[in-house]
Amino acid sequence: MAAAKPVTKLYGWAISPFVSRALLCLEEAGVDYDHVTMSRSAGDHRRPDHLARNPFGQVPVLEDGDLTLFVSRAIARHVFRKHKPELLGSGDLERAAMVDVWTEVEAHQFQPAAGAIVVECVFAPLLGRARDQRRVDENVGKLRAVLEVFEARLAGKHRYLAGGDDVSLADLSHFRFDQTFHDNKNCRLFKLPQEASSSSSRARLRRNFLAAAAEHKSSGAEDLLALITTSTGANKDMAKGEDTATVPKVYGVAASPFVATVLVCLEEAGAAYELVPLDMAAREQRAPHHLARNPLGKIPAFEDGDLTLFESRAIARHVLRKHRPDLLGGGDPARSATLDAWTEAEAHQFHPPASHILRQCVILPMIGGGRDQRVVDENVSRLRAVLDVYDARLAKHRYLAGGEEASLADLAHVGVMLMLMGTEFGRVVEERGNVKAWWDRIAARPAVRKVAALVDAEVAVLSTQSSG
Ligand SMILES: N[C@@H](CCC(=O)N[C@@H](CS)C(=O)NCC(=O)O)C(=O)O
Repeated sequence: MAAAKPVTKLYGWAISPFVSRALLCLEEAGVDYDHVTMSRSAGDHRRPDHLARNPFGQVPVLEDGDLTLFVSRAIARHVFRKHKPELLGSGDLERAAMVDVWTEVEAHQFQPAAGAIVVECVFAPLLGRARDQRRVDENVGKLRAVLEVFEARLAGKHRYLAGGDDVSLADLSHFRFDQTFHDNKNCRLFKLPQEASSSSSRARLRRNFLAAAAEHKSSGAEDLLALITTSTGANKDMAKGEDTATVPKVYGVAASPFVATVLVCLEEAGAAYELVPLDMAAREQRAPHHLARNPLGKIPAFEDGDLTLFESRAIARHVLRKHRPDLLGGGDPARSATLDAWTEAEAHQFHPPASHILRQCVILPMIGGGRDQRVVDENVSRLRAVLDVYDARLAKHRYLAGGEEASLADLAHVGVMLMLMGTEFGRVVEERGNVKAWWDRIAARPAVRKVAALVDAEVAVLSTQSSG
């Protein structure tokens, strides 16, 4: 009898760093899978069969039995949860939190800068357009700053980003952006995933990548950056703050959507906490005592006993993992995977346009800047497209991860939604019946109402200060 075909399928073109990341995770986990190659230039990702797999029309998509999953980081989490949970720190609250923190740093600090450089230096030539040198320079600066933080983190006792001697998702998620730099003779900046991923999986992925690049008639993989040299950060002391009181502390202001989302999760959890305000006008977030909590100099930061965390989505996961695991899928792998995909949709589809709109319409007016209507219009139309996908999803499900119960996937939207609904662009939500009904349900939750009152009060004070 013929051997049964693997039921796991990964869709997408290997030249995409996101597809490569998913492939690496499947390889690392030793999964038997089929790679279904697709052609971007032929528009395979816009065809109905693919849109049924991923309504955002992107690759990669994973099919694992009955489960269809999009977004590379959600795929990575699913694959590791199922086959190599140690790479997520599963079963160890503190380790899992640190894996989440540094995975979020990859997603929100490393990848935007590295991604922009790769787009300009690899993909622009492939597509026959000149690179935008100003964009490259700007992002090389940002990348250097992120790598300084990595350098400090890795200079002391930690061999890997989440800490200690063991590799985790936090390191592996940098693939293939790091690999693209490695392929350039002038760039030796980030060695860990290279060392961490097994040589056979790397060799296989490299073959795929070069084959795909050859298909696109390019030597782009070999000749990209001549810009970046090894990062040489000082070994900064990452000591914790002095306060060792047991009530967990959130450092930041509720008017920050990132902080507000963390507060909502704490309220949902019924956990005790103290909100410790920072003087943002005096840039206290960049003061050494706050940099010791969050080396990126941002809010929120969170202290829970000996554990110091940053990155709002990692803090949210930690709080829920500790107090409300039901809001993370409650041990049901398919539900956890689906809610990861929609939490990633929040971070990478909903958040970018919504936060551009808020910056133009709320933040800039508050600090005396003018609004750029072109940026607003562009992002309103991006947001409409995203909310159309949400509307279709919510026509079938009461909540984004499916079913009758809310989850992190919904709560992750709260910080930005609270602010957005206070602007004229709340109408983009109001116009979509299913999205509106969903938001009404979320906004009615006691935890959300409590945080909303806090945000309103802070925004009122800030507005008075800025007009005074
Ligand atoms: N990805 C981070 C973003 C945090 C962030 O950008 N916070 C803003 C407040 S809304 C901040 O601290 N800005 C101050 C600064 O960058 O100096 C998270 O989710 O925590």
